[in-house]
Amino acid sequence: MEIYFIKKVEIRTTLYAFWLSSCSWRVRAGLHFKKIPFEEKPVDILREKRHLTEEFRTINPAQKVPALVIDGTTITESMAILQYLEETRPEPTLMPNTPLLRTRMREICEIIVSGIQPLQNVGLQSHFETKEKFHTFTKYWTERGLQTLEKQLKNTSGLYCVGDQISMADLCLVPQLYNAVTRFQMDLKQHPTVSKLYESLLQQEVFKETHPKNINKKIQE
Ligand SMILES: N[C@@H](CCC(=O)N[C@@H](CS)C(=O)NCC(=O)O)C(=O)O
Repeated sequence: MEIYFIKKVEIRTTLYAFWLSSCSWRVRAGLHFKKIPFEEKPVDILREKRHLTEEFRTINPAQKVPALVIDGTTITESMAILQYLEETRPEPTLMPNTPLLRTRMREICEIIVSGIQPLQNVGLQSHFETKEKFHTFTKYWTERGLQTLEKQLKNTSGLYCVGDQISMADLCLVPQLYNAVTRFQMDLKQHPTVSKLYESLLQQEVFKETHPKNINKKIQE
């Protein structure tokens, strides 16, 4: 009798990310929430500008972070990555359980992902005469986004952005607010719902474990 041994090949999951990048934090939190083991490969988008190398262009043609190598393929765009994780690993879910609530979640994601993050992106800065001019521009659009979020979240939030269940909206909200508060010294107090939610979400294990400060410490170790 012939006996065949099938060699188990371990397919690694690798997140190309930058510790301070909000889009990277979205995906890092998604992987953590879904308990998917992964390693993080740092791509310095600030000083060394590793994302602009030819080597990184082969990983992400847009030359931005994040990119995720998973299941033997590479996926870019944080929201596409989160959607893939949700479809391939549905439990625990990052989606509310009715079409309307999922739509509410997507509205919040869009306000952040299309309406705030691209206007905060560090890649824009060199297109402004001074850092101050860039900050004034960014803060204006972030403030507009915060006003929209305040109205929206007043209607949708419970313990989380949509009701009492964590969703992709929370994964988008926390990193963007962290950016607003730390990079642009913005005050969230005029937006009580946003501010309260931000403070309570920061206490959640998923955000503590994936917080940029923790990631930076791990990178330095
Ligand atoms: N839509 C993309 C945006 C990616 C993005 O803008 N990443 C930023 C960091 S949060 C980046 O790599 N910026 C560097 C640059 O644009 O030069 C996504 O959601 O993944």
